Amino acid sequence: MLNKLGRMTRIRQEREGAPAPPGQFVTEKFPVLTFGPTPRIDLSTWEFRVFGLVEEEISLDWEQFNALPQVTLDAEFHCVTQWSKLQNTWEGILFNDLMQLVKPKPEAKYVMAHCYGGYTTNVALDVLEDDDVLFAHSHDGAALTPEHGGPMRLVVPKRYGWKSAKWVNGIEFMAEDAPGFWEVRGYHMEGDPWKEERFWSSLGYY
Ligand SMILES: Nc1nc2c(c(=O)[nH]1)N[C@H]1C(S)=C(S)[C@@H](COP(=O)(O)O)O[C@H]1N2
Ligand SMILES: [Mo]
Repeated sequence: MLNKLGRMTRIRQEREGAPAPPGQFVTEKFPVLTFGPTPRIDLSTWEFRVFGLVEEEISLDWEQFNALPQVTLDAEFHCVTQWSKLQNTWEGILFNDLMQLVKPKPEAKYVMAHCYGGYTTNVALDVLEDDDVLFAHSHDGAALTPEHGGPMRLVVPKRYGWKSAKWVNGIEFMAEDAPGFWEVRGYHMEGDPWKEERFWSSLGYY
């Protein structure tokens, strides 16, 4: 049975013809969802590392990273706490363009994203190789604020928001899947919003 908010959301979705994943409410706002303090990062010392199961580990500074092709793309954003913001214009560097510089070893199948502040999250490599995954420095025409992950965040539109690591500073290639910060605490290893892959308990995923 739908509660009042659910009914209002459904009416709006029907009117705008924009369905959200199951159990999500559409919002026009862009809430901030962060565990812990917001790191302040100086672009002159910003560093991005590619390490783990790669032929050669690399490290890029802000200029080197942003010399990669710049793209603009629209994507949905779905937080597991049930809000979805359907319209977002991101600007930055496609994961696949960064991959032009990276030679993962054949056994590399998973990636751990690392962040300033210590947050981590795991994503399968083939999910990151989708054409809508990017490292974003701008949102809706403005530089990302520190609260939203500036100067650079990962954006994985087809996964719940906790996979879109803010203040990202590296990716680690792995052979086996391993849980990141929230996954250790019961969040789903995959986190596909369209399959409602939210949490797990001793009873299994739900
Ligand atoms: N480094 C870091 N990245 C993070 C988080 C965090 O706490 N730390 N929160 C995640 C969660 S749960 C969500 S829903 C999104 C929220 O992004 P926003 O604050 O820009 O809305 O960031 C994700 N990335
Ligand atoms: Mo979230």
